[in-house]
Formats: sequence, C-alpha cells, structure tokens
Amino acid sequence: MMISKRLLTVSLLILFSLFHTSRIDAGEVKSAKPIKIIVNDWTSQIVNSKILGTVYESVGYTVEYPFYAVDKQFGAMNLGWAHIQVEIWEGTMLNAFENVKQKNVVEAGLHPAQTREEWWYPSYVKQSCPGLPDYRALNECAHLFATPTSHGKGVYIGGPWEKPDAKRIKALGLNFIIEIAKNSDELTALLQTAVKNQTPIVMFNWTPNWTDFAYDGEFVEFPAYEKACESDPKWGVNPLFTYDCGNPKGGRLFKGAWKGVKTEWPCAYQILENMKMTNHMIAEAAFLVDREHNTHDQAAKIWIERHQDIVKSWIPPSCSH
Ligand code: TMO
Repeated sequence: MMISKRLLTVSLLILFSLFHTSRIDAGEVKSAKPIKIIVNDWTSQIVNSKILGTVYESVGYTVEYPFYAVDKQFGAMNLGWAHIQVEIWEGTMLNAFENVKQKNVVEAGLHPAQTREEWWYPSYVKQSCPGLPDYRALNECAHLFATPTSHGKGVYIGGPWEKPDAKRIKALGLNFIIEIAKNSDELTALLQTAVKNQTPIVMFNWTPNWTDFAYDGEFVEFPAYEKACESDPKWGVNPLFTYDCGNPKGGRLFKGAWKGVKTEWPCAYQILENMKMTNHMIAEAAFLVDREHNTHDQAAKIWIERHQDIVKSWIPPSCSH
C-alpha cells in the first residue's frame, strides 16, 4: 500500500514535469496564473489595459484587472501583487516609478506618444478672458471661475493624480482654490456641462486625450518648467517658493512590469514591449468612451477591430496560437 502510493506520487511528478518541459520546448511558456493588469482612473489607461488584456487572452493567458490609485500601484507591483502598467505618465508618475525601478519593477519600453498634463480650458473661455493662455490673466479673470462657495476666488478643477497645484497657486500668487474631481469621468462630465452652457471652466487636462478630437482648447502657459523650479526656491519669479513654473511639456509615456513577468509569462512581456501607442491611437481609445459612450470593454474591442494589423504585429510568431 505504502509503496504504491509512493509510486503514484513519483509517476505523477514525472508526468507533471514532462508536461511542463514539453511546454517549455514549444517556446510558449504559458503559466496558467492570471496576469494582473493594473487599471487606474482615467479612460485611455483603462481601455489600453483592456486592449492588452484581450491580446493576452487571445494567445492563451488568463487576465485580471485590479484597480489601483496611481500612488498605490508601484508598491503593489514591486511586491508582485500586480504585474503590468500600460500607461505610465512621466508628468504624474516618474518619481514613484523611479523608487521601485531598481527593485522588482522594470521599464518595458516607451510609447511614441508625447504627453502634456496641465491646466486647460475650452477655447471659448478666451472670449471672456482674452489674456489667456498666459497664466497672469488668471488673476484678472479669477471671478469668472468663482462659485457660490469659493469666496470670490477662482476654482480650478484638479484630478486625483499627484500634481503640485497647491504649491504652484501659492508660489505664483494665484487667486484660486482647487476642487478635486474623483476620476476622469467626473472631469468629463464637468467639462461637458460647461461647454453646453458656455460657462468658464479651467481644469486639469492632458494630451493625448479624447478632448484632442472633440474641442478646441488650450493649456495655460505657466513659466516654462525646469528641474530647478522644483528644488530651488530662488529659481523663477518667486524667490521664496518652489513650483513657480508649469508642468513639463513633451513628457514621456512608458510601460512597466513586475520583474517576474519576464520568466512567468515571457510572451506577455514581449507583447507589452511591442505595444507602442501614438498620440492619435490613445486619443482614439479615450474618444470611444468619453465621446461615443462605449463601455471600456466595447471600446477595446472596437479599437482592436480597427487596428488589427497593428495588434497582430505586437505578437511574436512563437507566441501566437
Ligand atoms: C495621468 N493623467 C493622464 C490623468 O494625467
């Protein structure tokens, strides 16, 4: 009895390792463990995650989409709790990413897209505040952006992503307060209401985004960013405070992965490296949801149908079914 049980165990082990080896020989190591693709709280990131996840499923992987706020995601990735991030914006996430990059997180290549994240308004706002886009016009026009509870100060609508807006308001002496929208859906709703009523609004926005295709709009031009603006109070128009400048322009957009992805799901890692999104492609992904009211899943499906050749080109031949 004892012996046969042991025999059974041993033969099962041999069988299992044969099975495992044969998969390695095929050059398609496909761990059945789910790949956890991080989703954040703005549209293009969610749609891009679903696009990538759909491609992963098409080559046989299992995928999950845990939500993480941007300030929690890299800690989770460093511990291997989450595995992939498809849209890392230099302007909002570089420092947090750099903290984990030398540990258990790797950079998986750049998107060709060039990014900017900054205060923004739809163009009709300029009719009532003609000094824009120069930031100095904001104080002359602060009353236009006031609300019943802002005590005459202008209201700037920010997002839930780390930005030095409070420091900038102080350093540049702006007569503004900040209200934070909880995600890109709320920003979109506020913008659409303002446009419908042609009321002034100044809010956080970025490019690539759906607004690139939907509205004329402009970023506010603050004093041009330089690294020293963040660290040296003497730099810039205010000698006492840092952050008397705008956000960087021409920011990089890149991808990141938990280090273990390369060995656990090698094809997934290669596909992530090969996924390269332009400004146009990302704005389109967001437009499908924020303007055309598809769900994130529908948008991913439509996007993949429209760009089949591009999507196919991300999949190395040894990884396709
Ligand atoms: C990170 N975001 C694109 C919302 O600025």
